[in-house]
Amino acid sequence: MAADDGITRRAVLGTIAASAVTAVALTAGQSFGWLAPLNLFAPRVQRLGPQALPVNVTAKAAGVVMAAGADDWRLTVANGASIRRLTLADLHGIPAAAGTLPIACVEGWSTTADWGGVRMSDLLRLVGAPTDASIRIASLQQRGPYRVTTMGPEFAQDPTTLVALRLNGEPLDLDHGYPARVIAPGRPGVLQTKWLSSIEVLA
Ligand SMILES: Nc1nc2c(c(=O)[nH]1)N[C@H]1C(S)=C(S)[C@@H](COP(=O)(O)O)O[C@H]1N2
Ligand SMILES: [Mo]
Repeated sequence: MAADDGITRRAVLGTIAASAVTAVALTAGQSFGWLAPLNLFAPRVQRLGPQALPVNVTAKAAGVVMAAGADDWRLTVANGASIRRLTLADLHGIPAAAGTLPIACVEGWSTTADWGGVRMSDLLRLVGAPTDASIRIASLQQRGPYRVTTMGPEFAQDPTTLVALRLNGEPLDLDHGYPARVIAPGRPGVLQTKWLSSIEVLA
């Protein structure tokens, strides 16, 4: 039995060693670019999407390709009975704002980009929202955990919080939230809602 134990122990140790080597090999692409093709299990490596920014969930995966590209898209901004349904042209008619802000995903990547669009606070002023109001922001996305978010006045009134229409000098790519998305400073990526549908003042 002793010999069996020895063999078993050696086999186990060998398996552990092999696993460790494999794990190092599979994740080393994070540090060594030439190993990147082996980097199968390393979510921290950001794969760049369109416009030099990683994509978390694509428009296709979110099921919004038709709705986001539709001619009749509107951004509804509502404060009780005061409601505006803004076309993309309407949004472009509002004085533009821009800023350089990161998207920081809990999956382990953070990328800074140049965003352009309109200030959230300007949109809220259009419907006479009080400056201490919290808001609910909804996406065109019908399912999934990130399609609705709430935002307190500290973010909603922050002049750097944007409803972004542009990314790195171009219209937003569909995968980055076209026609419009939220970009607010100091909020986790999960709250930077893409493919906006409505912004509603909470009573
Ligand atoms: N509607 C919607 N918005 C979303 C998401 C989503 O799945 N659906 N993912 C969020 C997460 S987790 C991150 S990190 C960012 C990523 O934005 P990007 O794909 O443009 O880089 O979008 C956020 N906005
Ligand atoms: Mo994320």
